[in-house]
Parts: sequence; structure tokens; C-alpha cells
Amino acid sequence: MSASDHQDGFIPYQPATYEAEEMLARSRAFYELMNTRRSVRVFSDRPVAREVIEHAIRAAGTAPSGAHKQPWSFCVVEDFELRKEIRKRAEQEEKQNYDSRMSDRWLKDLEPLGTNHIKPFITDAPYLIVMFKQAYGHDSEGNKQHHYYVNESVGIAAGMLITALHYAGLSALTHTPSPMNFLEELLDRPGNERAYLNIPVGYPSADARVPDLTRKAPEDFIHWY
Ligand code: IYR
Repeated sequence: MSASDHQDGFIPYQPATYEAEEMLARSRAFYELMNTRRSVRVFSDRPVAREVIEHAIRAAGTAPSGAHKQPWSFCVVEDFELRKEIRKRAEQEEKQNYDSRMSDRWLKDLEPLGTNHIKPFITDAPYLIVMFKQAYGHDSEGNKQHHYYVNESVGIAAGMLITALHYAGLSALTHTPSPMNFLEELLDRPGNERAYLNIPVGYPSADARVPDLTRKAPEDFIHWY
């Protein structure tokens, strides 16, 4: 890289250089890998190396974001007492959801997933990653900094996180207790952060089963123009 490459704030980009055939094979293999991902709700307490979680989160942190503001925080909860407290608070909210806040149609739509207000995955899986979105940020002088397309940015990072975890051979669940503001309080997050997703991560329990679901056929969701 020469000095002149730097002058306008841009640097050269070195893209991958696969031949067409290799590209095709890689794209197929990656789709096939992703097609084996399932949301898992029953976890083993088998330990997982911290570094694996750290790498997956760092992969998520490479997500594109509005004006490159990277409006996210990832809290990894290992502490069992804290996970027990999070589970208690999540179950209190979910009990009200299932008992009275969710519509009959919603409950019916969830029947195939077999969910209810009891959330053992929060305490069974070795890690609970709580993703926060940052409604705004701060510059180096502490002034408020605008964030853009926050939901889109954090949603992309979440997708990349569950992809990285699956690639590593772990299972995860994208869990959204509602309301989830108790997480801001329990994890003592700063005022600009709002809880976005709860992601228990680990190995599935030995007898784990998942709903017998099918995915949409490509022609039902891919439209070429
Ligand atoms: N948050 C509740 C309910 C729930 C809602 C949807 I939409 C799901 O896809 C799954 C569950 C719960 O976690 O049980």
C-alpha cells in the first residue's frame, strides 16, 4: 500500500478471488450448512470455550451498520445466579403474555413450536448473550451522537451471530421476552441501550427435539426480475 492510497480516507480492498466453480461449490456448501440450523430450546450444561463465543460475537461485530455507528452491545451472561434472576423475570413477563396478553390467534400460531412461559434454556445453556441496541451514542467528548437504521443494523448483527454460532457447531435460540426492559436494569446498562434479543447458546441436550417444520420453497420467496 502506498502513502497516496491513504490520503482521502480510503484504502484498497482486497476481495476474495475464487474461480466460478469454486464459488458455486462454496455457495452450495454454505447454504447446505445453514439449512441444518434450527432454533433449539433444550440445552445441555456442557461447557463451551469462552473464545468460541468471543469469536462469534466478533464476527457479529463485523456487520454493516448505518453510517458505521455499530449501534450494538453484546452482554455475555455466564453467572448462574444472574441467569436465574433473568429467567425469573422473563418467566414472570411470559406468564402474563401466555395467560392474557397474547391473542388467541397468536397462541394458536405458536402451538407447533410447543412454547410456554417456562424458559429453562436461560439457566441450562452455559451462556446467555443479551444483545442491546444503542438508540444513540457518544462521541469522544461525550456529546450525543446520532445512530441510524438501528433496528436494521442490530438485526443484521444478530443474524451474523447466529450464523457464526451455527458454523462453530453450537446451537442458539433468538428469544424475545416481552417486555424486555428488565434486562437493562439487571445488567445495569447505560441509558442509551435497549434490550434487543436474548440468545442462549450451547449444545443441545442429548434428547433434544425440534418442531417438524419445513422451509418455504425457493420459488415462493425468491423473485428474479
Ligand atoms: N416471547 C414468547 C412468545 C413467542 C413469540 C413468538 I412470535 C415466537 O416465535 C416464539 C415465542 C416466548 O418466548 O415464549
